Amino acid sequence: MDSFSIGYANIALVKYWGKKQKNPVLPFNPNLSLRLDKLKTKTKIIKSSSNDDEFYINDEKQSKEELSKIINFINKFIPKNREKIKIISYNSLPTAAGLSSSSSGTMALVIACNEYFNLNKSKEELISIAKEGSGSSCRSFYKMASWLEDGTVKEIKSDINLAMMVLVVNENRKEISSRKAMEICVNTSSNYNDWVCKAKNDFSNMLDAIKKSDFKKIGEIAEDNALYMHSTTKKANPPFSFLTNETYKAIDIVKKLRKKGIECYFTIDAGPNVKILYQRENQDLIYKEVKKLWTKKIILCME
Ligand code: 2P0
Repeated sequence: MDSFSIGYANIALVKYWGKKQKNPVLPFNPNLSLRLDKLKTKTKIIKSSSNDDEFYINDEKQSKEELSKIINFINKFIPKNREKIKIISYNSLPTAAGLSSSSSGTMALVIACNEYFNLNKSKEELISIAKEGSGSSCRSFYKMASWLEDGTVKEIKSDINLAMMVLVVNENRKEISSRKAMEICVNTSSNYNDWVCKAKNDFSNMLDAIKKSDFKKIGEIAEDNALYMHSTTKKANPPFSFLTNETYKAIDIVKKLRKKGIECYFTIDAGPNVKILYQRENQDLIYKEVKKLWTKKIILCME
């Protein structure tokens, strides 16, 4: 099979922040996301021409460490006696900058393995496998998805046409991975238990707001949830933060737009970049207004 498999990024409106169990992975709190159809990874697997497995992202050979991370993951579900492979991936988004490249990358990789090794797995089986590579990737298989504490992944149907754009603060790889960061927070943050309670509450309120297509409520819950997630990093021991001065400037832009009566909200993941959440029909207006205030890169995330 010579064609590429596609995986999509997703951004949580109620965040996954901590593992209740590692194998299989279960989240401490239910979480919910929106898929970003323009931010994707395409991956194909071919026979390696060397004596080793190889891994390339955007034509760049990845380090031994990156290679062994993904080989250890795929070895759990691909045939034991196999020939060496070359994994070729292209990201349409910056890698490991808190833009969900691990969710799009893992989804694409799992589907590519299914194709190359003729595994014939169902979508549900692929979702279960993907979770073990990157928890949040299980949500990328649906436009809107929830991932519950018991491991279930559900599609969420909605009449509201949500969209996002990213105000890029920094495209570089983050210094601390989401995985490491959430582990530190679970183990040391003084408000971690409060986070779990709050996130459970946010999740049920978010489902209700989505059902009612209440955009104001959706946005308010998303902002509040993201800020609380980031407060757990500040209450960790030792404290740390993904947010920079530029992040706060981007947040101010969103608040300014709202003051002007333009409905939009922000969310932030394990990195400094700010995603603006809005209704798709307002994209042109929001883009025009944001461009006046944000001179750095802006990424539109929907087709
Ligand atoms: C989320 N994040 O809900 C949260 C918010 C980052 C901030 O899920 O350890 O790469 O592989 O399960 O899925 C990113 O973490 O972590 C993430 P692992 P993953 O989108």
